[in-house]
Amino acid sequence: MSIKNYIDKVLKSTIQSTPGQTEFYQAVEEVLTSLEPLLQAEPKYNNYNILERIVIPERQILFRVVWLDDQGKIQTNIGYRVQFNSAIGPYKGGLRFHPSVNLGIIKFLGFEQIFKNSLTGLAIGGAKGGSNFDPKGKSEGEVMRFCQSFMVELSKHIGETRDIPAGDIGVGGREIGYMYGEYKRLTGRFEGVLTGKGLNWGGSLARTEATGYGSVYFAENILNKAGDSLKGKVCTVSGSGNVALYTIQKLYDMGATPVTCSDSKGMIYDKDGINFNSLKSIKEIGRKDLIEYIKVHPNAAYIPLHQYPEGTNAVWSVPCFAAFPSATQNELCLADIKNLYNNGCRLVNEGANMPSTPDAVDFMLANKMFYGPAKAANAGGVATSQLEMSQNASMQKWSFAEVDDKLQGIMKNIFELSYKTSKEFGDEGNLMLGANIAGFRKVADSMIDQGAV
Ligand code: NDP
Ligand code: 2IT
Repeated sequence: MSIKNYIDKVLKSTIQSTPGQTEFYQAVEEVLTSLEPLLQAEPKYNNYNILERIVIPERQILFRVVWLDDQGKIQTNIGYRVQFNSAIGPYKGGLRFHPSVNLGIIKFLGFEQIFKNSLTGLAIGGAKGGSNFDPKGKSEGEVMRFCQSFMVELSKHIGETRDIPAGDIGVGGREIGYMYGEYKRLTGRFEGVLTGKGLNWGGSLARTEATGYGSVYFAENILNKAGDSLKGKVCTVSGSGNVALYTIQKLYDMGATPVTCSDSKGMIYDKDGINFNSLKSIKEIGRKDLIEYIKVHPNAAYIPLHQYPEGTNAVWSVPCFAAFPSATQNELCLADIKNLYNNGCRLVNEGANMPSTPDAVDFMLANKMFYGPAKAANAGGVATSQLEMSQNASMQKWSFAEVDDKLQGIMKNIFELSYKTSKEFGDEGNLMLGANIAGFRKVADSMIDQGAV
């Protein structure tokens, strides 16, 4: 059977055996398709049935989460933990709390996490979890009771050398705190079982900033290789959560000007540059809607997202040199990338997981745009989570500069490995190809070493 047919067969059987998981198929198709040149060169992956194995999680846990709301009424949600692959280390990956969460979303994120974690060069396997719980509009007490109930079941499946969850959309320091407290109460153990912990109780300096900072370091590496840099460049950013906020901060450090940000209701365009402190105080501290920004900065424009044509994202209508999608999956489509390109954009660097649709990615590659794919570009968050685990295991605390320095080194290594691998497989500079092959190869070789498991 030709390699193309082999890939096709695995894709088809994945769709047949796991119906209705659209985002998961999207992630699998991208990875498997870009593995074609590797599989041509190395028949061993086919001989050991690696593709068939790697698309099936080692374990997926689905559980009921029951909690009492402020009216004393019983509420139910669904909890998930997908432990995808432990070939190179214990399961590691975030938890997402958002009403859109379903098994297909958690599986796409868990699948991506395998290769992202491999690219960091650290010993961490891939996992993801979460719930369709919506923290928005809930009281502190409700969020706490939900997190505690979620952890009652999750605690049976995790451990500091077994599976180490962290944050993602809707899960930040507050939720990690409530879950950690409950884990400790249930097990009596003070261990690094979650990352993204508070600085007083085992958290690492620079973990909060790490995904956004790492994303900007990655973009800078791409441009440096081409003899350019972010200095003086106008940038657009989507999202206004953890990743977007610290992307914006680091862009200023690099001498660039981030002019947009967005939330699930609308976007801000501030041509003087988004004010970092205002954004942090409105979104991270205040948990308010982004529209509040124009009260403090009346010269900025606010566009409700629904006022923009269906299926496109108003953020990408703003002219820029570099775009940093940092909100959610499939938030940058073909019409968006055409808009960006025609307005002079030459770099798309993915802070979010799978933010660009496949046809948008094809357009970027066909037009030789610089493209920092999510697995590589946003790996700084999970890499710094592993630095938190290292500090916990050795009972040490490193300085901000020490962690940031390691983060910069890791992002540079990921860039160089992805670049070198793209060249090895005949498409120099195609970082999607390079990242997918490099991330896969280490995991697949480890699976072969470990036998039929
Ligand atoms: P947050 O919850 O902190 O922020 C998410 C932001 O995206 C918010 O501004 C939110 O708007 C917006 N958003 C979420 N869902 C949608 C949607 N369906 N439509 C429009 N806007 C939306 O999450 P993070 O910043 O942590 O995560 C952002 C992205 O980065 C995700 O793709 C995540 O998987 C990825 N990522 C996160 C890492 C981390 O360490 N946190 C590491 C690597 C990747 P609103 O405020 O209205 O809810
Ligand atoms: O998508 C991701 O890499 C994360 N949400 C961070 C995972 C982690 O374990 O820090």
